[in-house]
Amino acid sequence: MGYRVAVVGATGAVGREMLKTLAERDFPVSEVVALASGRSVGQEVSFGEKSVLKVQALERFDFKATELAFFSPGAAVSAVHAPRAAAAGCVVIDNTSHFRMEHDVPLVVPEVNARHLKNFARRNIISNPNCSTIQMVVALKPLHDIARIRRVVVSTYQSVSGAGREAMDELFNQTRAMFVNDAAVPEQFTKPIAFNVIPHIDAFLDEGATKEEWKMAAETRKILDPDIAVIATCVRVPVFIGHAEAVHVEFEGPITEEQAVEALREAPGIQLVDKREDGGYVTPLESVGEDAVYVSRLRRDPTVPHGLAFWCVSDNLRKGAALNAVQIAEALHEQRLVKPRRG
Ligand code: 11C
Repeated sequence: MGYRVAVVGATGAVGREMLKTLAERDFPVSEVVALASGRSVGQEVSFGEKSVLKVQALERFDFKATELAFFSPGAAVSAVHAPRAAAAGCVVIDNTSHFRMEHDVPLVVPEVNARHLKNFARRNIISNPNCSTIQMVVALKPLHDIARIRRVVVSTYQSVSGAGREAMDELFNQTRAMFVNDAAVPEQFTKPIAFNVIPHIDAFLDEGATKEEWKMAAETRKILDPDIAVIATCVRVPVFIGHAEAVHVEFEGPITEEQAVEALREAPGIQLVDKREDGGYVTPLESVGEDAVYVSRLRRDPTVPHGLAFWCVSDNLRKGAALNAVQIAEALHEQRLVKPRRG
């Protein structure tokens, strides 16, 4: 017996990764339906090695007989169709930013706050956090358990896949254009992304931060602890997949490097790769297709009384999106918060 599952936004970079992850992890499904809007309807997408699914129209789809839906279209599409699916009795795991900060919608990273899942039933919607938040809170949680975190200063190095498939094409085309002396006008980004870095992800807010930077702070507080102060600078870099972050953490009390190493080694979802020698750290390229959040370059921050600094890297399409969503579904299943319908 398994669940009837829908993947919304099935032709996007995250949608495809969700189908791949569901198949790889043998999530118990009886049927998988691929949904999207517009030109994507009628296209084919793979589910596992053997199945090909024809994409159906989201607008006309009746969610009544579907028990779980993974949403990864734009936030505006989720705003309309996630509540429609939830009202039909389908449990929605939404990867967009639309519902994340609503008080009755759990925002969950299973390694950190699986306990928040039990509150999903009022809305039937669970939000998947932003990719850059997910990898950071997975790494922060075991440290917060030792010595409470007071403040985090983080700079991100985010791959273009965070902005979708067209953004990946833009990096590819601009890179090629440079070599053949051609001009490729930026469309997805405000400035050329090939051979460049851009300190701007998502919209600017009134106080000068971008929405991506605001999300890292607000989501960390909702997931981990409302008292943690976070200041982020989010930067797009010419990397296809894999986000990296330089994280500086100030604690309320003492924490030694040894304690941190031990906690990170034992924490779920983390791989500590930190040899303090040439190449003894993980880069985004090495994280592609992997489940882990990699932590490297762990060291004391001598500029504050109790501080640590580290580097963390993860596949933003996988733990940053698809894998985290599927882990939420697995946790719902394990905790018997959802059950497959009979018949
Ligand atoms: C990026 N982190 O790299 C973004 C993508 O709120 O889910 C995910 C945006 C979000 O552009």
